[in-house]
Amino acid sequence: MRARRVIQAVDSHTEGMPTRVVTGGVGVIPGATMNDRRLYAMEHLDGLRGFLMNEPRGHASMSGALLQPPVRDDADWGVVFIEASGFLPMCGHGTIGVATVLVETGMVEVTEPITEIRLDVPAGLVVARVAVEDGRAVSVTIENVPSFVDRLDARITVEGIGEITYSVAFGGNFYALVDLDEVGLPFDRARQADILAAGLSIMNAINEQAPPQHPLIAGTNHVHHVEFIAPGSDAVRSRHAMAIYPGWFDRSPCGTGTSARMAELHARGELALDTPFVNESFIGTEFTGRLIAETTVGGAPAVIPTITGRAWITGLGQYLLSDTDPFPEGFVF
Ligand code: PYC
Repeated sequence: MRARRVIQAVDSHTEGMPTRVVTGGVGVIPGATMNDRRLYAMEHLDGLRGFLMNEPRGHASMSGALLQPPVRDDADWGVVFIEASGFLPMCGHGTIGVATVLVETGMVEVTEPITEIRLDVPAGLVVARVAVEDGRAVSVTIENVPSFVDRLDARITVEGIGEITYSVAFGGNFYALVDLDEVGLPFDRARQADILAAGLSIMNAINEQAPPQHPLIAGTNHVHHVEFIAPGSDAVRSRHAMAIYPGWFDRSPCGTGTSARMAELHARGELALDTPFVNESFIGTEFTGRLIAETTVGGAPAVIPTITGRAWITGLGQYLLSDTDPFPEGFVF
């Protein structure tokens, strides 16, 4: 065996969604903030992302996290999130996976019943509180970055669909929130190809006609996620299909999407602070969210969400690149 590159990772899944937590072989990414590191990685390390996320080492809905030393003094670890579609400012299921891996591999000092880990992520500081029993991470509650509504009940014309009503909210990424009824499709995995096609058309329309712009986080200026809300959902319990660019569904209930949805429900006056909100994924797994405070982002109203979910370690990997491998950046099928 001869390898040009060797990357160490701990693989996990959070309520069904993978997080490949990269623990070694990448080094420190240049940048004065974690978002600068994300922007640097977008420009210079996209091949590494492809190597870890694309086939044959990953797959079309693969997701991961590059562990980094933090840049901020008040954080324990830094994280740059990667996935099949690019680099994210924040990832909720990924943070739950990272926190579980840090605890269960002893990469942080573990205290029971709660181990608190402060994570420096591109979107800001995220605090993970891990419930630990006999050394095992049984659940993780993350205190997410400030989340807010960008627009409520806007109208847009979407090619192939017509005019629809939608909202956009930020929960670590920007989300279009659309009732599934708006596109005339049932909440049924047998119709996933049609739901995905509708999601991609809606993303295109928003990004072409009215892209959002985060007032503080550079390079956070598009919608790559459409949260299709299933009929019968409300501010107590909601089901959704999360369509993600360029063509896959979140298997988890999506931590940043759940945060965006809670910001939307709060803005409508339907979800008060300190009230549990259960969000169910397309495969039937759940996160429980809760809004714990009101705040502002760039002078506009925002909320601080928490998300509780579970993750499990699924493997320990050494990912190798041989000199003769024709796919050093993987491939997309
Ligand atoms: O859990 O925040 C999340 C997430 C983003 C993309 C996939 N999952």
